[in-house]
Amino acid sequence: MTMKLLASLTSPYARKIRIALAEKNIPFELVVDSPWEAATRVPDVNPLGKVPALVLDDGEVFFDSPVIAGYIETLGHAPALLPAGGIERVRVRQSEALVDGILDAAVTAYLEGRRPEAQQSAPNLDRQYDKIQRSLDLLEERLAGRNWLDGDSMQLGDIALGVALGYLDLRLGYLEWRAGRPVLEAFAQRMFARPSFAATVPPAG
Ligand SMILES: N[C@@H](CCC(=O)N[C@@H](CS)C(=O)NCC(=O)O)C(=O)O
Repeated sequence: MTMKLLASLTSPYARKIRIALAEKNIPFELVVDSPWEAATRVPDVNPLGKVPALVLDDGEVFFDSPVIAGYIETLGHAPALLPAGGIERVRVRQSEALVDGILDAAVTAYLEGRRPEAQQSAPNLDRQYDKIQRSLDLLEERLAGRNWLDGDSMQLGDIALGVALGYLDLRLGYLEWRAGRPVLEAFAQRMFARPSFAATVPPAG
């Protein structure tokens, strides 16, 4: 038996985990389940009704994606995507939280934009766009002259950032995040070329 990852193919949080598992060559069964569909089984394992959720052989369940990423690290497969401890681990977690926050804002804006036009809140959309733009500006600065966000090898924050930039392309292309951000653009190009990213490109729609 292998552990099961409940995921939708478009969820960026789930993609982060699929990529981490692929980079480490850890076998798992992908159970595709969209929590927005009536027949979803996600609430059976995660009362929050969100993906990703990881179900171990013995039935123990882990969510959300930062917790799953922490669990995966305990399996001891190289390459390490989180430092073993100390302030270095906190810093990678901080990068992941910043990027996950970009995703939270992007998902919120995407869902807001799908409501009937009369019900959409322009101030809420602007608030989410501001979060995304400020965070991307900070990351553009932080990555300048470096290959990776933290330390000198790829870690969880880098995977999260590659996934988030891909999600912006998928859902909020009109924000044109590449404009004025050559460092992030080059970073994305490098990340998108990795087999783990190429194998998990979300379907359009
Ligand atoms: N913080 C969570 C976010 C997970 C999340 O929001 N997933 C979305 C899919 S992109 C979801 O399942 N949404 C269903 C819902 O909110 O009911 C994580 O990192 O796993």
